[in-house]
Amino acid sequence: MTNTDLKALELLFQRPLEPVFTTRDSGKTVLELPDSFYTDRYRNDTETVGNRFSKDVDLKIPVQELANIPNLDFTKKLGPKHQFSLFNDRHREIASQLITLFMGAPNLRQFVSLSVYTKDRVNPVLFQYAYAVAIAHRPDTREVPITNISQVFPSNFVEPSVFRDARQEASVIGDSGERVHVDIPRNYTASDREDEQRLAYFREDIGVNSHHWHWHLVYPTTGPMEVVNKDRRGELFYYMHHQILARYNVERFCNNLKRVQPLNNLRVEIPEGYFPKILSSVNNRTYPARVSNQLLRDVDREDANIEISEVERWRDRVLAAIDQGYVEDASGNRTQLDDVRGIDILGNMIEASPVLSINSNFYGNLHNQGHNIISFAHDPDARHLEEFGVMGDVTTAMRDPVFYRWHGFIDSVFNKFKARLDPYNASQLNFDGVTVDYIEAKIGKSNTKANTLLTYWQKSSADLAAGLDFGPSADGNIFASFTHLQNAPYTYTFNVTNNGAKRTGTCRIFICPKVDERNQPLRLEDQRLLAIEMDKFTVDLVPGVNTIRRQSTDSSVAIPFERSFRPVGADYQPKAADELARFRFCGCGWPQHLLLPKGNAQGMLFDLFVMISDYTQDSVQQPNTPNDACSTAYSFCGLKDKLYPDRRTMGFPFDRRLPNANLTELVGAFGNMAKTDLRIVFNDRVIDKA
Ligand code: CUO
Repeated sequence: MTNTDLKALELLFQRPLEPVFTTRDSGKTVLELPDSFYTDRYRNDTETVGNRFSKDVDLKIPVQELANIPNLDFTKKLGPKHQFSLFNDRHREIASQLITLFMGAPNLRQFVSLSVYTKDRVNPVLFQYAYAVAIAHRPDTREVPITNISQVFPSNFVEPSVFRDARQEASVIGDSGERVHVDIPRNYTASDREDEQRLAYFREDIGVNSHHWHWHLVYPTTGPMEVVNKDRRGELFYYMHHQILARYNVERFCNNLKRVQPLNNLRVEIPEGYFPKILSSVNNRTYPARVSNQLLRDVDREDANIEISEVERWRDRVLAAIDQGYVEDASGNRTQLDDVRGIDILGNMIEASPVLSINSNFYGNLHNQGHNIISFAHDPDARHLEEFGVMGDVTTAMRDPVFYRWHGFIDSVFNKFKARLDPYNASQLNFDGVTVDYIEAKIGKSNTKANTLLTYWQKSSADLAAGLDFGPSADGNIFASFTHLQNAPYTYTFNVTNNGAKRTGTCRIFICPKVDERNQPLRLEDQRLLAIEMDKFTVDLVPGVNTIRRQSTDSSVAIPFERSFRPVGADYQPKAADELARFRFCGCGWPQHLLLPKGNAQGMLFDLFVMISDYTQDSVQQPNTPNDACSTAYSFCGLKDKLYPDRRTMGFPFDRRLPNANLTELVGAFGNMAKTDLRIVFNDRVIDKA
């Protein structure tokens, strides 16, 4: 790939609503289009507009003619100013066709041309989604970084008055070269009259929402088989969302709120209201709100028809399949829901992926249609011409308290299945001759106490300029400052004795809350469902005593802040190949700044749990595909073009029931496990990022 191709592809993530011939890269670069590429609106003025935008640029990138002009009529059902939703069957079908078209471009140059040609002819959000999926999956675009969605469509992520400030600031400061800083307020969606607002810092976190978007980008439900049919994707759908729920529930305890009530009855009012305030980029309207105590109703709109009774029927069939222990395909063939593949089959069937579900006519589309019914609750028959609320879109769904209630229900279905499996037995849990003698987690500074970790607020900034259409194109970027939870980095130290020959193990680190919001002790069964995966890595054990050290910042769950919000544009492109490689697939991963739950001022008590499992039972035979330097958050996101790198079912050993009465007995029974009390202390101060 030449630098120009790379650059052309990167530019298409910028200014998603502006015509493709306008300048990008802070006015430095322009794409030179063949005349045939101009849409009807500009066709008669190709010379004028082309010249106007190529006047003062440093670089003009010529775009090749297309060998075949594609017929894009299939995209027309979704107008340019309509909201695009991955949960909507019709939209997904359009996206699937567009992804297939992009994947089919015969070479890189033609892919560039096809993307440029398509960009102004289809709904901009649809384009950005299908384009990003293609970039993530085409073998010849491995080096192209996918711009974080919060930078492409910043209005979906931040309070809209900042954009006014940003434009004003930029036009005042102009070309002076200074950076423009604007402040995103905290707590703008509700007051403290609303208890749920205590969790806003989690639900509305930019990193949380962009992770969720990126996950669904890497694991689409429709499209060409090579894009959709990934190793254990159904199981990962279960596990990634299960971990979100565990984290959210623990975060609720930290804020004196009880666990989420799963939304298992669609016929009663939903007490939680939500007023998102954010703007939709495509039509400049705010996302519709849902008032408190809203009743769900059947959805009967041009773009969606869903009956609540239909969703209930699917729910009952899924639950019956779990009770029976098998699923049936369309011809009546049965597949057992066993302890290895069962969860993967259920994940694809419940989400649902129409191409991977074992029987989508019968088991339906439970999870997606739940999102849709909830997202249209404010205007189910479109009489007010309102579009879907935030629950209708993966970029915004996690902002709404009801997301956790719906996913709490979905998670309860998966947990029902897991509870039917036998508890883990000694041969699955044990690692003979390996004992974990000592564990601690300690903040780096010398005078800190072991097993007391610290959280606080931090003010950071991210460059949101890439997505600011029709905005100031002058040099310099627009940095938005926002305040988010942060944790002080710490180190795990474990002493492990190996009474045998040299061997390999997998170190699995979890934290489990010890008490609920009323300070009542939790049973092992609750602790296991609320266990938060912190890290997982392979360790080589020499005979005798081994000391294992691991930084919290190396977690297999999380990605660093800088990777979520790297500045956009050619100037920031790393030159070294390995650095560049790290850009790919990089946006998927839990934000490092939320690795630890908030804790509380007195110090919230957790069990820090460590297990070294037998690698011969964990290892997988990877295909010989190139290693991806960037896929560090594999616990939640898998590895690109590889198998999920852990043969055990996800969440092991807490995904199934355990043979002991409590955690103390469990670690007492198995030498390869250990636990210690851990306190997380929250300091209510805002620290400016240096
Ligand atoms: Cu991620 Cu419901 O699957 O939002």
